[in-house]
Amino acid sequence: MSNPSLDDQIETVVEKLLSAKSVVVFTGAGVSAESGVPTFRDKGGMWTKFKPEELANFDAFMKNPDLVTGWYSHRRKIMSEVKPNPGHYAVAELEKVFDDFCVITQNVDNLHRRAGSKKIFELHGNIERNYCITCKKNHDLTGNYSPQAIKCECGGLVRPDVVWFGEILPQDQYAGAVAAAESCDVFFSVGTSAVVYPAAYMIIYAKQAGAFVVEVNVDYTDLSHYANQTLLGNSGEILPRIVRKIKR
Ligand code: BJW
Ligand code: ZN
Repeated sequence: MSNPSLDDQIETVVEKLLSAKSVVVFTGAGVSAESGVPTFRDKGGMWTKFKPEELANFDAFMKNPDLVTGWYSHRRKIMSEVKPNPGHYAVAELEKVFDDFCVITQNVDNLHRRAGSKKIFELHGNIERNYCITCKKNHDLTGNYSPQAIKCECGGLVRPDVVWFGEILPQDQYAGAVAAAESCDVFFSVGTSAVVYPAAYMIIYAKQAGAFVVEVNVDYTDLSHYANQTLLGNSGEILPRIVRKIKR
């Protein structure tokens, strides 16, 4: 028997959705790629020059605050200039269809919220929030894309409110995300390489709790074997196709 076509695979997912009560969409950088936000680990990604651990950790920030701040300023500028893409809008549409629905995102770019999603767990923080590491005061850096370290009035360094390697995830966001992953009927994993933990556990927890797991990615990932269905392609094309079918 020949392999099912993408259309057939989408039909299988749509059938699962039509009998689902609770749906979770877990996302990574790939969902924002079609908006023009570089991913972390794809070719041409932002970390082809630097390894993740060289920039996204507290020691690197203390050792070279200009480098790390410059990198975040550059990314904040990109993120302020881009727009949500059809993948983000399709996720927001799904929320209107299901009473029990949430987004769990590893992204810090705010694009799900800007597309209209309401129930969002942000596992790795949000790049739009920044605070002083000494006095904890929040700093609004809108329009400030300084290539150099930014200092608070108290003299402390200002850092993005994101989760770096070795740091604990925001506990309320993590707990809410785990509960949702463990109680949903259909779980989508979209545009993530699924190599960063504990975020990637969401896929495993959902599967172990009995969810139908759908992966949407341009390529297979380390956790593809947990997926009941892997839909290969751009999330900005596949997610709207699914939404169109469930709303027909
Ligand atoms: C498309 C597409 C299109 C492209 N359509 N698809 C086991 C358990 C627990 C922890 C660990 C563990 N093993 C190791 C750890 C430690 C570590 C870790 O995970 N390391 C691994 C890398 C080995 N984890 C941590 O340190 C975490 N904290 C922690 O564990 O705390 C407890 C602790 C404390 C103290 C001591 C010890 C433990 C924290 C992790 C924080 C990660 N932070 C970052 C940066 C956030 C801020 C920022 O944005 O700068 O989060 S790293 C980076 O990776 C970012 C992302 O959210 C995350 C995931 O990346 P993502 O989204 O998957 O992107 P890519 O680029 O990898 O993939 C893109 C995908 O899209 C690809 O698959 C493409 O194919 C696809 N794609 N275009 C669809 N159009
Ligand atoms: Zn301060």
